Amino acid sequence: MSTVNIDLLAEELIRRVKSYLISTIGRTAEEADANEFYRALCYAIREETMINWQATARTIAKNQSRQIYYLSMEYLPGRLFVNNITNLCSKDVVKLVLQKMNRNLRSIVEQEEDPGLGNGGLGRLASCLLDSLATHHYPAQAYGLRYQYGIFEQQLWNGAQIEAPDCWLLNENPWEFRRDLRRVHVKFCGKPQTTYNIHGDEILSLTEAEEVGALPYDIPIVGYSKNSNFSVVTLRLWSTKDSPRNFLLQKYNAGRLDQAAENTTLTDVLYPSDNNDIGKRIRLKQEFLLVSASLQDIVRHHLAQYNNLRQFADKVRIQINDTHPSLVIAELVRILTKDHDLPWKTAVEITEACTGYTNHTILSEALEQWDKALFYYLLPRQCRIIERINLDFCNAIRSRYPQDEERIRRLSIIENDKVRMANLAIVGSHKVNGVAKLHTEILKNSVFKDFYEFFPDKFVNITNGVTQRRWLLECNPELARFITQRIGDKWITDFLTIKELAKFASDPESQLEFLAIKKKNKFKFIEYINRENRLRDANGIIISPPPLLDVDSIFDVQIKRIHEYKRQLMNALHLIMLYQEITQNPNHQRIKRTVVIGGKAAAGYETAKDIIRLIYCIARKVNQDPIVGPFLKIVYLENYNVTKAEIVIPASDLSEQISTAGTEASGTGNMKMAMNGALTIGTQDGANIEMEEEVTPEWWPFSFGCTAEQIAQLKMTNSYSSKEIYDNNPAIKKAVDALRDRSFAQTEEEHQIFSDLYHKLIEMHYGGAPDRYFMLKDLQSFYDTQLKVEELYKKPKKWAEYAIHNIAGMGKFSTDFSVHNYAALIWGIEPCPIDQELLDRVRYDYAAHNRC
Ligand code: 26Q
Repeated sequence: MSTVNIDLLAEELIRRVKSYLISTIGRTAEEADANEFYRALCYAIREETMINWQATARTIAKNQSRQIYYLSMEYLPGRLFVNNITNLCSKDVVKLVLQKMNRNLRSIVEQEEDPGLGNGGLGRLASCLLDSLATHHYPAQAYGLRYQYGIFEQQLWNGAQIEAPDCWLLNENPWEFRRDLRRVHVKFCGKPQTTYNIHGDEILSLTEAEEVGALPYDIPIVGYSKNSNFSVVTLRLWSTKDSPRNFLLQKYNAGRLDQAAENTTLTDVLYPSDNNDIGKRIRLKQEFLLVSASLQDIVRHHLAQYNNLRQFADKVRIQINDTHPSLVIAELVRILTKDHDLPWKTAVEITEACTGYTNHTILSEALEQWDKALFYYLLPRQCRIIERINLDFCNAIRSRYPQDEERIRRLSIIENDKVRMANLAIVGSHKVNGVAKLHTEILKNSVFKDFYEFFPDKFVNITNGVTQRRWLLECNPELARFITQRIGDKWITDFLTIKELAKFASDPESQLEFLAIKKKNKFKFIEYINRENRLRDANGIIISPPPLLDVDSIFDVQIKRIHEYKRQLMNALHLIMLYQEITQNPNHQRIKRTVVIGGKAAAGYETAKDIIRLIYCIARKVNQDPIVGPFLKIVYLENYNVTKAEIVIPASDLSEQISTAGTEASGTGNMKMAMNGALTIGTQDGANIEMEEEVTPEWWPFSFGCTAEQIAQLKMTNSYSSKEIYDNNPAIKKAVDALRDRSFAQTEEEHQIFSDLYHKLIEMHYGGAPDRYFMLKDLQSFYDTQLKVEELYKKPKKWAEYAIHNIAGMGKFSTDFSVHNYAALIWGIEPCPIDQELLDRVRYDYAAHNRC
């Protein structure tokens, strides 16, 4: 962009900012505080996005395109301000505006809360997919819940996780639009009355139901474009918290104020647990709220355009993000048979044609199931529909496998008074996908083996990705420039072209430049830690500054939710081994290492909290130790979220992806760090395997540990004994013993906690075999591989060569690639770029309005 042009654009933006400050905020540019200025700037920027938003919707309507509706209980969009100006390619203009108006970018950016509307990988994946859908002009809309309180804010008080509420909506949010006209009502409980539709199918009407209003708030998800033809996808979030209108509803609930109160607080909080089924009543109500409100909206929208449902199965696709919205199956059948008088068989066929289900988990304790009595109480009509779907399904199994009652029991949606949501989702939808090759294979051959046998064509793999726009272009501008200077900027929307970077891997100049960029990012991270990551005592009082970090040390990073299967405890045991080696061997050859560990533990997950506590206590001792301190620093990155990820990922040298093989469905942090030039130390799990394939084993040197097959074998033959390893490997024994010899415990409480961890590793794990996640099995291999890491890190240019090859191998791991696969293999949709004439028309109306 020419300087004249950019200057003109900046002047125009300044004019709009000033005008908003005066007309909607009531301040002059000089008076406005940072938040007021931030909001005015957002209002000014969003003017352009509003035009394209409307043009996008009209284009889809005009073309009568088939549309994908993505349903998810979670989203983690991250802050939107910088993301939006990045995707609009107006970062330089905005920077100039700030400079001219004497404002500081960081203080403006920090006005925005990071919407924590999800737990981790699943929510962030949903947001990356939306960025890709918008950028590639797919006809899409997303639905979720507008939690008043997102995932809790994590604080560590002397190492203990404290959960503080996340009040992200205290200030007005300039990126959301309340849509009063789109409010719908959702019914719970009540007495079902049987009647029949015109085809003689049983339908149920409800008397004495509870009813709650769901009010949508829309957030525009802006696609990337260098031109002004960008598309905008709507993220529609439902809230039950609003307004006198909801209280009006209480007249139906006279005398039942408790129920009315419960129903208006349904969207108050996100359940903060991942990979674990908690089976709480309010959670089921939340899930149905999302499903019912969204389906009403989808059907209304369809009818407004087509007047009837004859083309519904052709025009609508609904993706169910994990089982959480799988009630779609029952509710859509209900709407079609009851409200639109379709025959049962047709309704079931339409539902199946429209829906797809993505599974994100392997752990059996995470498979959602609901108590049937509770289910029937809250959702009697949907329960009856599921019973009927199940009856038809069980009959179908019986006719294919006569006399195999055991098989029917395994496949049945309802069993032992439980409603199994994965079974419902598989039976009811036309495609089921896993999120990495290995994961999909495990679904087919183990978790859902019987289903795969019954419906072999339903199962497909769609490997996860991340958006390179947020996770490279936006968060690592220097590396982005480095890439663009070498291969041009097409990688921004066509990430497969990133492979062209490989030819620069052996170029010494590129290596040095890469290392310099990494160093700058590490400086920025250190600066951030020094400013924000203060240590607190047992009462939450800030006590000491963080440890002094060395920019020349290797930055070794493990950031993700805390979970036993992700093996942060194995990482901790390795840190203990390092500590012991450095203190006890004066001739050790270790290099300087900064270990960053971050992640939240589910509030009720004690073991996960204990692991955080252990890491904190190891850090406390190591960081202050005069002998070890210079070699090893450990930082617990508090309250890990999207914003923190954007700071730490560009600074990472070594990416820890060390889950027990066969447990991590995919992982996406692995992709983000590799894209930012970190090397992966990882097991052959989830997407790591495909990353190695793409990077090629030659440039993927730190793979370690048992394969999924070996782990399965150990489990099957019951032949693993952690005690045996402990007894026979002195270095491992010494590290594990440190858990109970008070090496790191200062208090009785700490001692008790670490002894419990010892117990779970060596004696018994919740009544089962110890060391359920094979940490001691892989620990030696992990340790040896960490030595190889250090050998390579001693040769910086060689390291850089590896890192550049890793970046170049990430093409497949863009969500752009994932959405193309979803579009082709599951949804059957095509891009629908904005119609220029419609865009011009909206622009014209806008300008005409502006004049009056
Ligand atoms: C279930 C029932 C009740 C309450 C909560 C839940 C619940 C909530 C969140 C269950 C699971 C989740 C989240 C799961 C998740 O994030 N899985 C991760 O998904 C990523 C994207 O596909 C993968 O990369 C990770 O491997 C997977 O762990």
